[in-house]
Parts: sequence; structure tokens; C-alpha cells
Amino acid sequence: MKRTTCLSIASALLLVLSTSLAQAATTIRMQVDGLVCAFCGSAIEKKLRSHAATDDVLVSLEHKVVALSLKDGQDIADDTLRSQITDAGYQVKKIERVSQSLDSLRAELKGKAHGGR
Ligand SMILES: [Cu+2]
Repeated sequence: MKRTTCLSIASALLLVLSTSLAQAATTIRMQVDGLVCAFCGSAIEKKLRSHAATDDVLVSLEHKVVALSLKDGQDIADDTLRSQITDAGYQVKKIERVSQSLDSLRAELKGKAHGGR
């Protein structure tokens, strides 16, 4: 099989898989500046995990990404997240809500780890 064909089939499969998995899941993906070490990361993670609406948290220092998945039907206001992260001493560059699951985002970031392969 040609490499391009193989890749497009793989990505089509991935798309189907991720859309079916992510049906009810909402992930809040944030771009955060100022996270320089594992302590920064775990401080943020701890804060975000303290919300009742938080299902899981992902922090990637390398990609400056902080993401959290919400429990079904629950939410955390952008302003709340923004002020929590700002108060902790970091800068929120972007907040977006995506239907991608946290696991899928984690895999995506991992794939990008060294400029992709
Ligand atoms: Cu630090």
C-alpha cells in the first residue's frame, strides 16, 4: 500500500474513533505561558483538579498546554480558569473548548514531542 493511502486510512480511522469517543466529553484546552518546571505543572494541575466539574487534567510543559476534561454536563467558566491561572503567576494565552478527548490530546502532543516523526 502506498504510504499516503495508508496514512489517510489511518487518519480517517482516528477521526471516527475520536469523534465517537468524544461525544459527550468537553475538553478545555489552554495555552499557558510561564510554566517552566514540573512544580509549576503540578501546582496548576492540583488547582484544576480541585473543581468538582473536573474529570481529568493534562499539563504539558513542553507544549505550554494545560487541558482539562469536564464531567458530563458540567462546566467551569473561562473567567474562573483564567483568574486561577493568572493568580498562580502564569499567563493564559488562549482558552478553547474542543470535543477531543484528553487521551487523544495527550497522544497528539506526544506525537509532536520532537517535531513529529
Ligand atoms: Cu516551576
